[in-house]
Amino acid sequence: MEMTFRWFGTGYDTIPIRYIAQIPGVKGVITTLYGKKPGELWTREEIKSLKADAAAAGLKISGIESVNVHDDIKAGTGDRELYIENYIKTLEALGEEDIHMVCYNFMPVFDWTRTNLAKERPDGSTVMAYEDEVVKNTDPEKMFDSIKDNTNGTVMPGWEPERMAEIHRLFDLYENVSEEDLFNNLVYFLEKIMPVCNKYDIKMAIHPDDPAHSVFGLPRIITNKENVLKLMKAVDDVHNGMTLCTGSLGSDKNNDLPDIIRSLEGRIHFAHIRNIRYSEGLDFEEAAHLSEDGSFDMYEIVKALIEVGFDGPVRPDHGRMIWDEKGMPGYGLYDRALGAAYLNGLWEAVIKGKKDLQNK
Ligand code: CS2
Ligand code: MN
Repeated sequence: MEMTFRWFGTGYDTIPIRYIAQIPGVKGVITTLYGKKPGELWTREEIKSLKADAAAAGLKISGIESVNVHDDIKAGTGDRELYIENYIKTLEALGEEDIHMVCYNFMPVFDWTRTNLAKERPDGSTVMAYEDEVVKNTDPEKMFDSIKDNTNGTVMPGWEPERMAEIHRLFDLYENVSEEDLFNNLVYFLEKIMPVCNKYDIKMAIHPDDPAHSVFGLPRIITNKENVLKLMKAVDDVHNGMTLCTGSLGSDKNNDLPDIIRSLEGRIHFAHIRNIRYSEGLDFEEAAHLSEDGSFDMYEIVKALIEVGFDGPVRPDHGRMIWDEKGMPGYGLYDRALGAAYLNGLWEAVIKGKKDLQNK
């Protein structure tokens, strides 16, 4: 594996990139052209300058998160052909710039959803939390307002103001889109982009839906083992793969993470490893990465990834806010850096433990 860290780019991330380069083991960043709207073209010049920013700190770009997919592609409406063409051109530019992993999601309207961005824990740290009752009783616009007011001046991925300005139109777009339609639209999109992915060896890594069930009545499909395997089979090409995000898939208590990992051998191209703590029903809150702090057995997760020969980029995902840090919720420096250090340790222990056994 390659330890990486998400970085939103100069002018967008509050964390200086040289801090990221100082985290032990981090060799690359996972980044994006954060100012681009879904469907907009990325030029080689822009990608070059992103690479130069990373290189100035001694880091490479290990992959893109995300090249966002336009809602016309997801809903199969309007200008989908045009946006697919743009997506192909963007992939071409990325391929020419020697970037070979692209994370994206196929969630209608919203990216991830939380009902509290700063739930205080007894130790004074804060975490993001999800309460299903709140989602059921809030309309999406109100939810947006409360998110907007609590982001410490940052723009959260998937909750950009210009997106919310169109929320009614977006909801209308999906009115008649079933889960099956959404799945078929995803397959349609993947089939169209596979040739360019093959040409440049770009591994597409779909991010699971977060949380892993429908919110606000919208269809959601990347939620469990069955659906994910169905997608892998429908477009049976190594370039159609997954971002294994433990916190997202694990938000459904029925998802057995090590088992899902083992079923995806060869198709996991990127891993987001983080922990959450289950509450009643569908509710949960985020946690420190350590097994003991949440509901997942992080050792078993790492072991499964090593077992299937996963060698792609790994990044710590959402962390707590600790030590009075102010920043984008989930994306502070401190707790994610602790997460990276912990994951590095787990990785080393599992690999050396295996070798020890072999040498006995
Ligand atoms: C999420 C998403 O994994 C995450 O951190 O915050 O924003 C994720 O980056 C996208 O869903 C991937 O397209
Ligand atoms: Mn994730």
